[in-house]
Amino acid sequence: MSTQTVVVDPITRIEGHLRIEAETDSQGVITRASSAGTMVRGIEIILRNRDPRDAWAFAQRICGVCTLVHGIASVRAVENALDYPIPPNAQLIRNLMIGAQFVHDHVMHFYHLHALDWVDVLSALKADPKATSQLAQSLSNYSKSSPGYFADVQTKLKNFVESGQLGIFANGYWGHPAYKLPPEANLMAVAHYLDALAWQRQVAKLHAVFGGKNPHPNFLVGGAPCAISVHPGNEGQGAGPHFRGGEGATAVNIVGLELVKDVIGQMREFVDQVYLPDTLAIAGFYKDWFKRGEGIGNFMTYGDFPAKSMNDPASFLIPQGVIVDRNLEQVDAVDLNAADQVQEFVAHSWYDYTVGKDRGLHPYVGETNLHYTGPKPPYEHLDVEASYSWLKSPRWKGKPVEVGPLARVLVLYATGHAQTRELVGSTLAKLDLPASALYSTMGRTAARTLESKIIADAMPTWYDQLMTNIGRGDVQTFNTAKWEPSAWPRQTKGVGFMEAPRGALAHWVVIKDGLIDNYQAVVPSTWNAGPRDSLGQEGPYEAALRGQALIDTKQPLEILRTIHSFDPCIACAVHVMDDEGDELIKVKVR
Ligand code: NFE
Ligand code: MG
Repeated sequence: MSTQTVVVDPITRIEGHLRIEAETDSQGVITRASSAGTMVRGIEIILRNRDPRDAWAFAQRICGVCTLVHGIASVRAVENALDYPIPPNAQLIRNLMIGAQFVHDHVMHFYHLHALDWVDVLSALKADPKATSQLAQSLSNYSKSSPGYFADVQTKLKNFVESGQLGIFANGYWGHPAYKLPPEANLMAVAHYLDALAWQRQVAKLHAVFGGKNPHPNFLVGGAPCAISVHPGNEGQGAGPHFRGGEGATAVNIVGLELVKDVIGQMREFVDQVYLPDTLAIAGFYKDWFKRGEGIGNFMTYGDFPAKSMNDPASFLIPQGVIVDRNLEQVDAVDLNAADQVQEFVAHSWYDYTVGKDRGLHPYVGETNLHYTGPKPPYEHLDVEASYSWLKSPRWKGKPVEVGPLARVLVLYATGHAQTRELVGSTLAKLDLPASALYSTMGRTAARTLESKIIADAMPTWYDQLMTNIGRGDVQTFNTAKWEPSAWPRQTKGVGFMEAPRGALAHWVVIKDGLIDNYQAVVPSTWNAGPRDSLGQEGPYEAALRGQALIDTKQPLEILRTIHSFDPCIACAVHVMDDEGDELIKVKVR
């Protein structure tokens, strides 16, 4: 092999437009990788001079995947700016909605976006359905694991292949030597891929009960946008079976609340009986991927799921903190208001700053101007010495940090969360791996599964607390105290933060005379996918790829495995889409 630049553009099975350029040496080892967001952004410009109470509805359109998180971050930012407390029921409803988003998003990612990096769909045709059933039954009590079920899935797949229409399974690197699962494990995973499609339709209903719809449920500064009715409802009235409110057709009544309970049960069942066992089974065949693809080694969480209020981080299920250089003995504090902690850099982005291209800006004084005059796309190759991405490079105290499931599991572990310690310990023991295995491509993927269980298991507690409040006659979901701008200070600012499925997310808002003066969102995929900064420090994707060997530079499956383990969302990371077409994966080798 000679030295090459391997270009994967666009990376598929993600949200948004991401281009990876990997420079390889004569052995096929990546010596430098560059991560580029190829869409332009602009939501922050659209938000200027608008009513801050409306911001969530615009901000939510940043993304169609994590469809709820920008709504939550936005209402929290405005509530923080106005010092506007929300009722306990609204806090619980938000926890339930965020929890459902996490588990929905993670299952979809595992089966529909990431699994085909590990699962060879065509090999599933060679599986024995009876042996597949035995394998599945050895892993869990999932009710669908009969030989007939797997035979039906195999027939369906055969029909796809024989008709020449692989559809959703087209264009994989099938037969690549890096695929290691036996045919039966491949068939089981394909079956669960299809099951997960049906399951996620159920989970989406939780958002519809509390937020009216999914995707993009409704939110409200000061609480939750749903009244609760303690009356059983007028049969036959209202918008549908879950919304037969006694006082109002849209109030959430016992029918909706029972549905929520049922959905939580289905979520936990799927995590325990399908997602968790599948992750362990697949990971067992790819132990070498517990050694590669870590990258930065710094991890950050903002924390989420408050027991009481966002002002009380000690009550969060997921704590807030930073781990530097894998040192789990120390978790540093994060201050989102401090001018020198969170900053965004544009040294290698297609933006200019009024303070110059090498200085970082805190989001309160952040700038979004698209007037960069240097070379921009369209391009044949990226000018990676100059600017090469529409993403900025966020840094914490000047350091690149990884955000997301692995960061959360590590911070939970470091702060002594008992269930996390138990789950991490038992997972490593089952796979016979050392603790260092967490810092890897497969460690990131396994962390996503483990946190799904932690969050799904917490949901019944929030549900029970909500039902207890309602039983006591507390049905308040909205606080009217500061709704009117006349109750606001003339000038104020605030930050709304949360954990989104892909990692730490915050929106910063500056309010003047009742309108938005500045708005900046710094999102998880920007932390992970951003380009090098003014010091030349790589972003997490770039660092995770460097040093990896590609078996076949024409089929860079290894790049997909590591990049997908972060679950990229470039729509979030750049905030607005351009009008590029839907070209499938294109691999260029020069
Ligand atoms: Ni568009 Fe998002 C999540 C946010 S992104 S998916 O999770 O914020 O990185
Ligand atoms: Mg931003």
